[in-house]
Amino acid sequence: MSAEETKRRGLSRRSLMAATAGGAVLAGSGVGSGLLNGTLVTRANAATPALNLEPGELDPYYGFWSSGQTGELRILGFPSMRELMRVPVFNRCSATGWGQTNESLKVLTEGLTEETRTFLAAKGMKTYDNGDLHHPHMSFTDGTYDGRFIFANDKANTRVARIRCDVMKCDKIIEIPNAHDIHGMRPQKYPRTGYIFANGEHEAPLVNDGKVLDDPSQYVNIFTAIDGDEMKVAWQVMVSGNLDNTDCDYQGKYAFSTSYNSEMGMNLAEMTESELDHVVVFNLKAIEKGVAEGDVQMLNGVAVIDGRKGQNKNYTRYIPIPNSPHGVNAAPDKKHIMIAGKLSPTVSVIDVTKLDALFDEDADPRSCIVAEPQLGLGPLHTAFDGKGFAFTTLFLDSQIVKWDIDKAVRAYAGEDVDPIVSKVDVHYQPGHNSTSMGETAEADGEWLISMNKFSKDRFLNVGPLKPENEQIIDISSDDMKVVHDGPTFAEPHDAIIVRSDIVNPVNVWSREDPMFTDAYAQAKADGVDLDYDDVVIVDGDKVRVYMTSVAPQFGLEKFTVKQGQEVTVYVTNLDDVDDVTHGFCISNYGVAMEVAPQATASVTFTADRPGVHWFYCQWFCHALHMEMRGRMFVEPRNV
Ligand code: RUQ
Ligand code: CUA
Repeated sequence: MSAEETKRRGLSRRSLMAATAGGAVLAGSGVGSGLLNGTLVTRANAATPALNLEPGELDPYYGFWSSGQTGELRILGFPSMRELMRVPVFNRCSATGWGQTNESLKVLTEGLTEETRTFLAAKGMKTYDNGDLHHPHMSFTDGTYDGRFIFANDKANTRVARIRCDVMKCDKIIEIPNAHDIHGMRPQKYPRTGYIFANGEHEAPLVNDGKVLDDPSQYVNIFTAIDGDEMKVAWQVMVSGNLDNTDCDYQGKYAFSTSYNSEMGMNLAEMTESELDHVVVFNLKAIEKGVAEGDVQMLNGVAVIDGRKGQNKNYTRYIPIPNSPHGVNAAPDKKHIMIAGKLSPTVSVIDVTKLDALFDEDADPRSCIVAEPQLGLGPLHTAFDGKGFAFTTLFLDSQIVKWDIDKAVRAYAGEDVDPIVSKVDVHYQPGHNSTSMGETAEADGEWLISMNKFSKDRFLNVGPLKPENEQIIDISSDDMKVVHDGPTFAEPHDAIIVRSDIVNPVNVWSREDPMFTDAYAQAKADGVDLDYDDVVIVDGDKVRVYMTSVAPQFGLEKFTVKQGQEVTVYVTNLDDVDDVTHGFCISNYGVAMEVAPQATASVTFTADRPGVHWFYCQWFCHALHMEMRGRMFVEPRNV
């Protein structure tokens, strides 16, 4: 193996030894193998990294995990499945103060629509405190991950978020106007991200002001392209049918969305009535042209193109697909798009080279389908190994099926070949699956994670609410092998597995980081040096407390405010050593936040409880961490 290939594969030193030492010594030494529940598991391909790591060893991949209704992003080491970090996004986080600090509230509020702000304000809320984060995906350049951002959807409150991979914090959240409940979401793969494509799942009356309920002809659904650099909606397309999942090609020409309710039905019987639903193909260049030429209506400040069925413009095409299709996955061969049938046992394969004819010549919409293998019951999502094989989850069969893309195409053309290579049981009911680098052109065929919805009897019982079960499958040989069970809390839908060399976070914040812009501006207006001063500024009914921290001391041992004053505390952590994070918590005031090395964090509250209140560092930082505390004195109002 060349040095370059070694680097590309991200091999650890340990597995590199295995590769050079040859297979013979592996079994005895445990090199190239992992000890699982006391059973020695040896990879079929000994050159690939082991599943279990020795203490101190690093994983060859980052896993970015959704958490569904928990609303956060999780970072795992893969394949060890060690949880490395939780990044709060749509949720309120007690540890970091996300949802309470001024810095996080800015991210959580600035992208909300006026209507939502008003609605929340009436409930005394600034932002939502729940979310349903299904699909985390990294930004791309030239068909592969570029390590800049992770984007994620919020199905619960119709938002899309961006997480910066340099500091692993969310820096932008926008609410998508006109749409309802963002589900499928994918970044553009080529030439770069670019657009984030986002599906509104639930159709609603176009003007949703309480006048229309039971007239489906007035219901529409909205596909959104977001500018991922600006985090602003670029344009939207009105479509027929609802929208489920989405993906795009490797050419930068088309995006695809599945629709499980082409009927526009409002109840289960209506929604599952027809045998054929569809996938919508969006012609990106034609849509951009239409927007530029003004063939739009402006709705809530967004240019909306009419791409509904029967409009016969070159914006969209509707390809009939059996039945209630769910997952859409672009293969790393840059040619095939897999549409999972869900209620149909088939996966429909689109050949992207046949799409131009659909738009230019008005060809039969099904003419772009080049395979439709019968794989098993309940196909939901497909992943790839970069070697011509696809792996589809079968929700109802509780299996993963490995199949040969080329053979599926030949079988569809009439040849007598069976595309199915093998099947493996998973426990139980898999939704998404994901392979290492599998949604990029650099799919490496090492591992597959099956994200199973049910885990009964696989783990110690924890009561009626069970964890999910995520299983790692070794796909380095034809014979797929489940090598790891991993319980996870509610409820990862989707995950991506990214080679570790692509992700390069910093260890300490830069004092110039845009996250602190507002704090700097306020300090400057108050004549305060944020990086140096410890001072209390009284400004009428408002008090601003500026405080530095260096382990194990806050810059102020006490400060005094008056009952009823609005107090903002800015804490700047002057420690610049890796891992010396402080916290700031005022007991019995419901105030707590994280202050990482070289960061400023601020929180605003009303001092409505008189008396002495200790504030303390809530992040264990030093031998004298317990002593890192001080007093806030609140003078009663009538003194
Ligand atoms: S999509 S499995 Cu959001 Cu399938 Cu969850
Ligand atoms: Cu500072 Cu604990």
